[in-house]
Amino acid sequence: MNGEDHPLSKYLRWEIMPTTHCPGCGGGQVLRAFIQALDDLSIDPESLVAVTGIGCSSWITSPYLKSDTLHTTHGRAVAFATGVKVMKPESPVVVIAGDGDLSGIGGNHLIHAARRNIGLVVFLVNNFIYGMTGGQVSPTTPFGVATTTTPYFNAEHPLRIAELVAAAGANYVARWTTFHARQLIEAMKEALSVKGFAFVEIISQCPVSYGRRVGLRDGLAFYKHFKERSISVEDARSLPESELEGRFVVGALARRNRPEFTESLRRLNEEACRAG
Ligand SMILES: Cc1ncc(C[n+]2csc(CCOP(=O)(O)OP(=O)(O)O)c2C)c(N)n1
Ligand code: SF4
Ligand SMILES: [Mg+2]
Repeated sequence: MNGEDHPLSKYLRWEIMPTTHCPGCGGGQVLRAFIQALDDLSIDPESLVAVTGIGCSSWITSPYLKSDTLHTTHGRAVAFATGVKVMKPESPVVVIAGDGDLSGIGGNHLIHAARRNIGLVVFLVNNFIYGMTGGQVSPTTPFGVATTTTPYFNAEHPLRIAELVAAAGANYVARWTTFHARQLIEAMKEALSVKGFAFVEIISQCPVSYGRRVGLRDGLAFYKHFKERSISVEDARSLPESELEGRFVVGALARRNRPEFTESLRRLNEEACRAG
């Protein structure tokens, strides 16, 4: 079967395939899960705006997804997406970017977008490293790992970014790995259906810039690692924090129903106009 004959090909720009991701990268899998979620929900890609930052993970939708795609600057994807959502509140606005983009340089944009509970869908692809620029330490790099910028070992502790976004007030927060292919699609669908800020941390593999540092040389080695080290949110509750070190706590971390920001803005505007 040619790529063009695939039932999901209508979502992709086949004329520029294949993507630029390395063999074994999780980027293609995230794209596959995303277009499956769009198809399951009958979301017309023409109605969607996909916003990215700069990094390998930002090449997942831009330019391959057949929607409006906005490839912005490193760390500023959520800020650009906020502007789009305020002007086009009826359109799904989806951000897909890396751990460096969203939890490093763009960390404050992420926290405050979650606090405002603006109706963005954010998929953070956590490969534990600055992949595109050759493997510098990121805020999610595990303690002890040697990277290009921590040649002896990483002396910092990793940020638990999904827990941070949940604490900031997002209406929906989940974490899954690329090993959990079906659960990831379901989480993406729930995120796309939620009113308010929806966030999924996707633990993903970068065999090239990260895997070589930790002895995980290909996609299969990563899947085994993700499978062995994952624990459900429910099971994790009964364990002390020390036993969760190096584990991937997967499942839904927050489900809330707080008012969505652009709706509150509209109401504010109407009240201000009435007050004259
Ligand atoms: C303001 C700014 N700082 C630094 C860079 C260089 N830069 C480009 S991508 C990147 C890191 C990407 O890491 P991540 O967001 O985790 O994405 P990945 O490549 O791992 O998917 C950096 C530091 C830049 N383009 N702009
Ligand atoms: S460097 Fe890593 S994240 Fe970037 S495309 Fe290659 S495998 Fe994927
Ligand atoms: Mg990264």
